[in-house]
Amino acid sequence: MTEYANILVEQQGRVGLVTLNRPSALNALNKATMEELVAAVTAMDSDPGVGAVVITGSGKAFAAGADIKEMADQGYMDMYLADWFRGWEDFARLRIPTIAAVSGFALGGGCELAMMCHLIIAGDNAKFGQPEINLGVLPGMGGSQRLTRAVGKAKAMDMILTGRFIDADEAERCGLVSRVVPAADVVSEALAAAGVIAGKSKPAAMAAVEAVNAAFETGLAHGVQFERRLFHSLFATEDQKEGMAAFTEKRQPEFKHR
Ligand code: CO8
Repeated sequence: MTEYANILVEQQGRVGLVTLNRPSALNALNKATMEELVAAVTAMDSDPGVGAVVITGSGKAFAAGADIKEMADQGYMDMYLADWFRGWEDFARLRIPTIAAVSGFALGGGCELAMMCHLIIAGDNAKFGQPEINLGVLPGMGGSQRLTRAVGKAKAMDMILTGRFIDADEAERCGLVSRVVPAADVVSEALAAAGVIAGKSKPAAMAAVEAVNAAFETGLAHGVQFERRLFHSLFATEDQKEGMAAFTEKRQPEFKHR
């Protein structure tokens, strides 16, 4: 397995586990960390032996944002010409189901990374926020768009304009996270959920990811049509035949592309 400087990568059965590993900087997402994370999860996306991925932090944070110290002295041209942080678009396009297991701070780019994952499981110590306003900027990794779609205008404006952090319960109430669990259990709960997902047909799970994501990007009629096309296309898979045969024969399915 490839060795990385800023992340730890493991595989447990069919589940990939990526741990952000810059705890002394609260896992601030510098360019090197982004590149390593995108490379590691992209490899899992196309690995038939991996069916879902958990991304987690370490120490006090999931991630406390983009690396402020790395960005501080950049000028507009530096940012523009390097297309600073374009790599996150590659992350957001991944189809393998990704779960953010959030313990502690998920701020700025850390909250945005969690939102790029397909679901978020939060420890009861989690704190979410978009505090970029305090730095004289605004969210830059999709936060103004994904947070607003996830929690609605009222809560998004509140978080983005005041920089206020919300706790795990508030995050669950407003629909930002899927589940809240005791902090000590967050990775094990996420691994268990990922294990369940990795036991399904991978092409069906990938299609489901594409369909749900389309709900954020298209109108209803187009989204429903897109879903129907994906539904039709799965009838070309062996897993659809197996899944439906198993139901009829009252047994568990043995998916080929698990
Ligand atoms: N970047 C760099 N270093 C950081 C970051 C960060 N985002 N967050 C924390 N650190 C470092 C601290 O500087 C400190 O380092 P050192 O020990 O060398 O001084 C170490 O991590 C520990 O942090 P603290 O001592 O501050 O820990 P506290 O427990 O006192 O406070 C907080 C924790 C409240 C989380 C505090 O660290 C904090 O406010 N961090 C910054 C949060 C923030 O503003 N995040 C948004 C960053 S901007 C962003 O994410 C924009 C994304 C879009 C970019 C797109 C570009 C195109």
